[in-house]
Formats: sequence, C-alpha cells, structure tokens
Amino acid sequence: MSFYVTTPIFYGNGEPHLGHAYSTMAADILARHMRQRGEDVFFLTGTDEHGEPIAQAAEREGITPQQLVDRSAEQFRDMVGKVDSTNDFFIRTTDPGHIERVQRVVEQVKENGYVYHGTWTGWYCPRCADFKNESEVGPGDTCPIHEISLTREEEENWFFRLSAFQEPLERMYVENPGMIQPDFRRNEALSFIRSGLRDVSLSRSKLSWGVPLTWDADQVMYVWFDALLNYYTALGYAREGEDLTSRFWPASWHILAKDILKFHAVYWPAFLLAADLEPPQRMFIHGYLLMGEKKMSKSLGNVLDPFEVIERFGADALRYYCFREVSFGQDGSISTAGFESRYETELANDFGNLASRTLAMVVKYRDGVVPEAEPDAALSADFDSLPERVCALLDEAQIGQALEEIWVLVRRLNRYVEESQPWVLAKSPDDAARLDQVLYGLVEGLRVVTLLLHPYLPNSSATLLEALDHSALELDGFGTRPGGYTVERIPPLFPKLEAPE
Ligand code: ME8
Repeated sequence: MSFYVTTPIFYGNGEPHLGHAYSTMAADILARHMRQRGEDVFFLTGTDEHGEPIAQAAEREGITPQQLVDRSAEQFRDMVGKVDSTNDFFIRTTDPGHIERVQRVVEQVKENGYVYHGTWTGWYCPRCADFKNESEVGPGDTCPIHEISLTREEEENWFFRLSAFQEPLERMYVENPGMIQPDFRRNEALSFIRSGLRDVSLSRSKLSWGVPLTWDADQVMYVWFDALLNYYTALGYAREGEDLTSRFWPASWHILAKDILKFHAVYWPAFLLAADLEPPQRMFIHGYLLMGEKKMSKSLGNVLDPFEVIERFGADALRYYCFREVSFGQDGSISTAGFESRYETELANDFGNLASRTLAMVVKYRDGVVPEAEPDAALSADFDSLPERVCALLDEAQIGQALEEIWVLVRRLNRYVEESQPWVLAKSPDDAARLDQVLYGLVEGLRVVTLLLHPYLPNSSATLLEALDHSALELDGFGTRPGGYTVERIPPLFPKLEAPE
C-alpha cells in the first residue's frame, strides 16, 4: 500500500521555530512507522517562497526575493535535518518543476470553466496572504490571527469559482466524516462551507514575485493556490526521470495546524476538483504549541529555538516531549521545566533505566546470552495485540495516544522488574529457571517496545536495537524471537542533564 504524508510548506521569510518542527516531527513519526510496516512511503516537506510578505521582507533587507528564500530554504532544510526528519523530498515553490506544473493545473481549471475576470474589493491580511470575509475581520478592522490592521484592497483579478463547490464539498465531508481529523475541525470546516462560499481571487496584479499566469503576464498566482499545489506537483519531479503521481496521489495525510484549516479544507479540495484531480484522503489538524499564553510565531515574537532544545536534550527527547506533553490535535503549553521533568522521569528513568538494567542483568547473570525460556503468561497477556493497537491508533494519526499505549508497557516492564526481583533470584541456583524466564520476558518486552518507539526515538532505539543484536525494524509481537543470542550493555540512553550555565 502507498502512504503519502506532508507537512505544510513553511514561509520562506520566517525562521524555523518549534511550531514548524512539530508538524515535521509528526509527519516523520507517521512516515517512519509506515515504513516499518513495509508500506511504500513518500514524505514531503519544504518551503513556500512566493508572495507579498517575502517580496517586502527582501526589500527591507535590500536583497532580492530569491536571495531571501535561498537563505531561508537552507535554514528550514537544516531544521528538518536536526529533528531527524526522513522526508523523501524538500520542495521549494521556486523550483522550476513546481512552477511549470502549477501553470498546467491552473490552465486546466480555466479550461474547465472555473476561472473568470473580475474586480476584488475587500479586506486583506498581508501576513495571512488572505482575503477576509466580513465574518473574519477582528475589532477595528484587524486580523484576528496576527492582530495587525487589515488593508482595504481593490484590484482587477482572475477569480476562482469557489462558490461552485459549496455543495460538492459539503457532500464530501458529510459522506467521509473521517477526512478531516479531529472531528471538531471537520465541523468547523463544514460550518464555514455552509455559511456560504464566495469566489476567491486566483491571481494578484500588484505583485511580481509569484508564478505568472500563462494567459495574462500582468498577473501572478495567488500565493495560496501556488503553495497548496506543492503537495501535488512535487510528485511529478521529485525523482528525476520518474513521475510518482499515480503511485502516491491522492495524499494519505496532510498534517497542518488550525491556522490554515480553511485553505486546506475548503480551497484545496475545491481547486483539485476543478482541475479533475482527486482531493487528499485525509488531513490532520493539530493545535498550537503554546509558550505561556500565546502561540509561538515569528510575528508574535515569542519563539523557542528548537536548535537550542535539540543541542541540550537531543532530537529524540524533543520528539518525545512534544507528543507526550501536548495531546495531538489540541493546543498545549510547553515549557523548559516540562521538558526537564519528562526527560528525567520518563526518558531517563522509565525507559533509559529499564534498558540499561535489563541489558546489565543479562550480562551479569547470563554472560550476555538471552535465555531460551517461555515468557510469563501474565506478561505475555499484557503485550497481547500491542503492535496491532499501536498501528490502529497511528492509522488515525493518534500520535500521542499511540505513544501512551507503548509507555504503559514500558512502565509495566519496570513493575515486572520490581515484582520479580531478578537480583534475589540470582542468589539461589534453585531459581535459575525462573530467572531465565524473567530475563527472557524483560528482553523480549524491551525489544517489542523499542521497535514501536523507533518512530518517536529514532536514535536511542537504534542504539538499543544494536545492543539487542537486532537489525530489522519491522514490528514484532512479544515472544516471537527465541533467546540464545547475545546482548551488550549500553551507556545511559538519556544521561542526566548538566545544569545550564
Ligand atoms: O502557513 N504550534 O506557513 P507558516 C504548532 N506557508 N504548529 C505551528 C506553530 C505552533 N505554535 N506555528 C507554526 C504557512 N506551526 C503557509 C503554509 S501549506 C500549502 C502553506 C506550523 O510558515 C503549523 O503546521 O506560517 C502551521 O500550520 C504551519 O507551521 C504554518 O507555517
């Protein structure tokens, strides 16, 4: 089965922050997990490089827009690498391959009768790059998201006949209730659609930094259509000499936050339908990571640097913390204190210690050779169908709940150590068989949870799997690997933190 997951493409005038990293890590967790299941995976991220804010930022700096986005693309690529993202391609909307394909799709939309010429008058937020309906205007004609004054715009544009899709979109979401997750976001999208869809500008005339319309050289594509199309165009040119479109389109999951729900849930499927293309299968709308009270964003100026966090805690710890602390789909507060506490109690103590002491006991009591024994029935029962349960949750992009499901077993294994007291068993030769059973169960449990944790903790799970002499990443059930192999001790996976200077 093919599995195609995307993140939003991030604005090429900003600096990467933890919010961007969050969507990237979420998509990466799904991509890694699906690869473990043997699916044919494609994972896309990248940068959104056209539009007014970018042209303006470049002008303020006295550089060209291209110079600005080249620099920013490098920063985002760097961020993506540092969170250990395994994206299969990094798209930039200034790629010639993208531009060409955008032009082709929009020509098709025009040919199908969904494009006309008209005059736009209304409110516009340059930061959202969005034309606002009266219902979307905040007090004093401001943008409710960016808290800046909206501008009154009037210009000659080409329009996209969005109104023609009100009924088809409504039907689509009613008939496919799982398409937008969580459900309350689907309801939000539906109520927006039901409140009436007005046609939207497809192009801008006052701007030159964008994809030119092939039939009107004075106009460039409205940046949102240019940007949304990345999900589709990338498949056409990501692999030289190969078109991946039929293999991966429609996308399995778009991962994004609630700020851009309208564009993804309304404009995007409508535009695809207008071009005779299939809408994406599903989209997951996550919440905002909040630092203190406000969402983190560049324009609000309260940014936590993911690079600093990674330097101090490692990428695994960041990946773990974000999906453990904040319920995926809801807003949630994050803090340095929260990081440190979960790092210490869950990563270092629950998981790191379990791994260290399990391996150490096998080395100490059995010269590193995992005993060949039947596991405890009670322990087996607790692991019963664990991989299936985790798969079912991740099929629904329930990243936090799947992690919780795994962590219950991490804790179970720790309790098993306490209950069975291998160090006491080791003192009496009569208990040798029982000790074999306990050690086998512990190693097997550790192996199963480590495989399931791989998408969340790619580095520490790799270290641990190596120590367990286990090279395959496929998910495995408890009790399926017989003993008889040799394991090694490891240094602490999550060493105690030095106090910051
Ligand atoms: O909107 N918490 O780009 P953008 C969680 N270019 N996620 C956050 C976040 C936060 N505090 N802040 C940002 C754009 N994000 C467009 C997208 S897609 C065709 C075009 C994440 O750089 C989240 O995924 O503003 C959000 O939707 C995205 O970054 C917005 O990134």
